[in-house]
Amino acid sequence: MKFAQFLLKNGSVSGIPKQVERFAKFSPSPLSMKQFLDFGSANACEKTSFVFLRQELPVRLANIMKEIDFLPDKLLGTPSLKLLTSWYSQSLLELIDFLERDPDDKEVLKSFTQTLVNVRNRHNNVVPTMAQGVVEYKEAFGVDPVTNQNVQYFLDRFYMSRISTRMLMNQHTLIFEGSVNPAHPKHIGSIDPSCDTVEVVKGNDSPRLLHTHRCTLSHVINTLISFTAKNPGQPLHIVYVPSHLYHMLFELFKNAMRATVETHETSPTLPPIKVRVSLGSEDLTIKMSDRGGGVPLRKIERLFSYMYSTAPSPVHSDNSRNAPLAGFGYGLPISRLYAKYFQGDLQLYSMEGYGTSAVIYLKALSSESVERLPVFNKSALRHYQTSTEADDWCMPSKDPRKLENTRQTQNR
Ligand code: W6P
Repeated sequence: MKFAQFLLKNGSVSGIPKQVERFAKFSPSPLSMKQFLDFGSANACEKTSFVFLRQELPVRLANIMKEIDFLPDKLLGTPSLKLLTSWYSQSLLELIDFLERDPDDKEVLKSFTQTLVNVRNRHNNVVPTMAQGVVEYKEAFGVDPVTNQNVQYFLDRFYMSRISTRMLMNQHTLIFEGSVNPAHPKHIGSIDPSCDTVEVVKGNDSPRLLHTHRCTLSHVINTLISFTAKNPGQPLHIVYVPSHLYHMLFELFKNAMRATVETHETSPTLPPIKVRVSLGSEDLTIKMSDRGGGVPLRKIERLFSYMYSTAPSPVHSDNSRNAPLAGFGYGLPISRLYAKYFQGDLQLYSMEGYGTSAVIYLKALSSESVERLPVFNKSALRHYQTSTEADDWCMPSKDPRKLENTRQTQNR
């Protein structure tokens, strides 16, 4: 803390870029589910976790701070982004303070845990604050396809980095605070070594969700079928973070219900939302199908776009805290990041005029569930060096018949 305070008092700006450069030289080290579980096993060692995290957290923060630096000045200059970058600088300094502390000192370990709690709290509102910055940019400069693409690239990496650092901090604080979760004694931090995916699906018919969409339970999951490739009747268990799966399913249910209710407003009955869960040798797949009228293919990509889906000013509304993923249109892109975080995916298949299926793919084997992390390198840098070149696919002509008179030229 002393070092951090010194830097902040004495022109923090001069010290921070140096530390970012120092730690961004390292690539983040992705952990496997097995490694996460080992940190929480009987012979788990707080010292080992501490020594790993005091290096790894600064590395992950510094890598993404390098990318923040490459955002357009017009976005970096917004008050939201200035606030947000100050949180990252402050947290980086607080964490690197521990590199010179003694891992055998119990007080140091205690103070590290407290620092993790402080860092986590400081970053609680990163998502709405970033969304606010994007809204401010949009209101001032509008949206164009190139900016949309660049913001999409950055935010997917930025939020993935945030998911990963919060995962690391949660695991350390939960495992080494000493008490077991009484409701879930077998959980290792936020990981359930035997996560019953069907139970998480069932647990998602939250009354709140149903109420807001004027449905009843029987309307929602009329059919829940689960399959296993090997033994029929075998439970569909994987090593996973139940809260991540809950978030994804919550978001998909919300969308499916909204579509269902809105397209059948005048009808006395609602078509069911069907969920199927299947466990194969590689994938655990969850498919949720609604008959809510579907979405044309042209608009599917937009459902995952941060720029096209941000609604104005979510940051000061007080429901941003306890309503995860709600309030601004980041639910689907962030749900997809949760799926990708452990090498899965989330995809939408829609038939306009009929309905939509949303599919969550997760790894069935814990040995393949490894963190998927952004790294700042030359290849990432290329994405920030603005491309204003023409697309390498022809634009459809507005009026093909007139082409008979004019020589065809390419749009550049
Ligand atoms: C829709 C649009 C959508 C997005 C995500 C999940 C389900 C659905 N259904 O109509």
